[in-house]
Order: sequence, then structure tokens, then C-alpha cells
Amino acid sequence: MTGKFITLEGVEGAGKTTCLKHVEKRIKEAGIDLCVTREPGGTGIGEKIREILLDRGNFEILDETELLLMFAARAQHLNELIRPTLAADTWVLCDRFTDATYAYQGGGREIAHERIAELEQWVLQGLKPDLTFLLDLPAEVGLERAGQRSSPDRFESENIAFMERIRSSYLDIARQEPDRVKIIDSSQALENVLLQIDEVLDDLLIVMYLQANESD
Ligand code: T5A
Repeated sequence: MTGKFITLEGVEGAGKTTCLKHVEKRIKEAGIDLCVTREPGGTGIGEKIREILLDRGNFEILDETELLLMFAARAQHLNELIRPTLAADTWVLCDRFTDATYAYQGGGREIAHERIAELEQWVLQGLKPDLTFLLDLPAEVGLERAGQRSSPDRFESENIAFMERIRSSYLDIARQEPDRVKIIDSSQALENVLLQIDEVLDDLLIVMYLQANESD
């Protein structure tokens, strides 16, 4: 038995940080052991890579370097934290994961899907999240929200067309994998966003509860 792997995704300012805290609370209230982490980052080395990636001063980073750094941080994260945690039957809740690479480096930077898929196969070897919340809203709304909260990082400094390509890539993934990726309309008021999340989470927690009682 391994823990469940849950991820949150979305364009800039979609509300991931806000919603992550809610999902964390709900899972812990259900008595489940949970590890909360993020990408890029989640380990000492990963957080150093994150600093390079988000630093607005690093404007000379090549798209290829950006892609490889995302997977370098992810390789470390998987081996140091994610895989051992899941193997210990603890759930993992991760703020962004490989879908973000397809959306940002694939959609945003327009790197070929096949190139990303090669790296995914090498680094992940088939591991996928069990459930992904895709917080969806128009790119300009997300950027406006993110801008009100803090000064822009290297990704938030990109233009609307870049953000729209990211949104569209995310929606493509959701259309291809509807069982795993649940679209949450995060343009709504926060309480409605959390209600949509609860609906999805309730289904998962009920199944887990029934399975646990069956095996007793
Ligand atoms: N990246 C990451 C890649 O390019 N490739 C990859 O493979 C990976 C893993 C990481 C960056 O790295 C890129 C993507 C990112 O640019 P990040 O910190 O994960 O950075 O991503 P950000 O999108 O920058 O996260 P943010 O913290 O900026 O945005 P959130 O978490 O989506 O938004 P949040 O919760 O902080 O909310 C933003 C503001 O909106 C308000 C909040 O109060 C806050 O002020 N808000 C709402 N307002 C009204 N109605 C609602 N429903 C609201 N929900 C939130």
C-alpha cells in the first residue's frame, strides 16, 4: 500500500497557495499522514535550483536550461522525498509538478512535447499523481491577483500571450486525463472555489474510508 499523490496546478495567481492550505487541512482532519511540498523545490538542492529559476535577474537562462533545471530539481525531489514518503504510506500534496512543465516549458516556451516526454520517462519512470486539481481562470485575472500580492518573479514577468498558452496547455492535459485532472473554476469567489475542491476531495476520502474498513 502506498500513499496518494495529489498535486495542484494553475496559471500564475490562480490561488494554489490558498487552496493548498485548505486541501492540507481537510486531509489531515481525515486522520491521514500528509507531507506538503512544492516544485520547483521541496529539497535543499531543489530550493537552490528554484532560486535560480525564479530570479528575475537571470534573464539569460535558455529555455533548454530552464527545462533541464526543472527536471534536475524534480529528480532530486522524487528520490529524496516523494518516492520514500509514498512508500511509507504517507500522502504527498505537491504545489505544482510535471503538468507545469508541459504547460510552462511546453505551452509557454513552445518546447516540443516529445522532448519533455523523454525527460518525464527518464526521471519519473511512469509515476503520475493520483489526483490533480487544475485551478483554471483567465490569465489576465491571475496575473492581476498575483501582482496585487507581490512583485513579479521571472515567470510572472512574461506577457499575456505566454500565460494564455500555459492555460490552454493545462486545459489540454485535463481533457486528455479527465479521471486524474479535475478542473476547478477559480475565477469564482474563494468560498465557491473551496466548495468545488471539497466535492472532489470528498469522493476520494470516502473511497479511502471504505477501502480501509473493507480491509479491517
Ligand atoms: N514552473 C514550475 C515551471 O515553469 N515549470 C515547472 O515544471 C514548475 C514545477 C513556481 C514558478 O515556476 C514555474 C511556474 C511558476 O511560475 P509558484 O510559486 O509555484 O512558482 O507559482 P506561482 O503561480 O507564482 O504561485 P503563486 O503563489 O504566485 O500563485 P498562487 O499560489 O496560484 O496564488 P495565491 O494563492 O498566492 O493567490 C494569489 C492572490 O489571489 C488571491 C490570494 O489572496 C492572493 O492574494 N486569491 C483570490 N482572490 C479572489 N478570489 C479568489 N478565488 C482567490 N484565490 C486567491
